[in-house]
Amino acid sequence: KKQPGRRISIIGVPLDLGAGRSGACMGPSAIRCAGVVERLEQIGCFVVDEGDLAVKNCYASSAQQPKSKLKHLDEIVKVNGELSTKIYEAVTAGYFPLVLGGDHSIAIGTLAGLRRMGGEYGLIWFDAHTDVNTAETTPTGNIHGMSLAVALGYGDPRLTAIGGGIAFFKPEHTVIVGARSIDPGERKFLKKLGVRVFTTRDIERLGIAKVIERALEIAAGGTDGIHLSLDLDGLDPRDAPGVSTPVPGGLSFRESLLAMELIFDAGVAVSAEFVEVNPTLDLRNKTARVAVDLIGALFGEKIT
Ligand code: EXY
Ligand code: MN
Ligand code: MN
Ligand code: MN
Repeated sequence: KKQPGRRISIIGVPLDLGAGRSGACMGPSAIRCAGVVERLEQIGCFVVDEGDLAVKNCYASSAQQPKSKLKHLDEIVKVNGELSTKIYEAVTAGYFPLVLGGDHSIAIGTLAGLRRMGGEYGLIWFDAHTDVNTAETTPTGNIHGMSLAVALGYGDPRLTAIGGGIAFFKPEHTVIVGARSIDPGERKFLKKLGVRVFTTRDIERLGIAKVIERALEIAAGGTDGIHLSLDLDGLDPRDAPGVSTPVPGGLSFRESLLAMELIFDAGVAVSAEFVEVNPTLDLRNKTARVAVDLIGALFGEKIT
């Protein structure tokens, strides 16, 4: 396997303006405190920590209350534009970008940067939610619920334009794993586009190994590699309590760990992000430590 000795570029994005509550801005710090760099180095990876992007978080300031329907659109556009450049530079330099969030709206920048590479990539979206709302369907105005739609080419033009807006991800190479909270508008959108969704019920019935096997067929079959967008709220809140939008009935830590191991074994991942860790809601940094365990498994760490 080619991963050990792999060059990884860590990029922190301390943004939480895309979520309905503050706190995920501390996610990158929490994941670093949980030892992500050390863990990757132990596995034999070469790690460059690029630090955090500059974000003007203004959640609590009443002077900065959102004026548009899409909350905090200006700052989110700015940060994601910068992130897309960082991703493009990292991949061009031969690094595997590992993005630490931050709320899930940062996937807009990660995926815009990856799209600029010009290849065709598949997408595994690990999440309790499906994040395919648009201005027309959003029940909240929170942009973290829109990032997958943007990656597929749908949404506010200022968001779809980030990184150049060329060759969006294709529905037929996009797969969602762990969904159990889907808005009515999202359900229609996913059906119309034909995006494959493995809900927690599917996982219960098929088993996580089978689900990941099928997800890899969809995302990696006929593509140049896959991006893993892992929202910690895909896990059950018992295992990952420190998230901004917890939904009961999620994947266990063990199922999630196996999912990462199977993706590693397939050897197809080219970039990844771990998002929505909210330390203000966590228990002794448990969720960040879970993120580090999952990251370890994604890069080849094995129990035996
Ligand atoms: N579907 C809801 C919304 O659009 O507001 C909740 C979205 C939560 C998004 C989280 C990060 O995955
Ligand atoms: Mn999400
Ligand atoms: Mn989510
Ligand atoms: Mn294809």
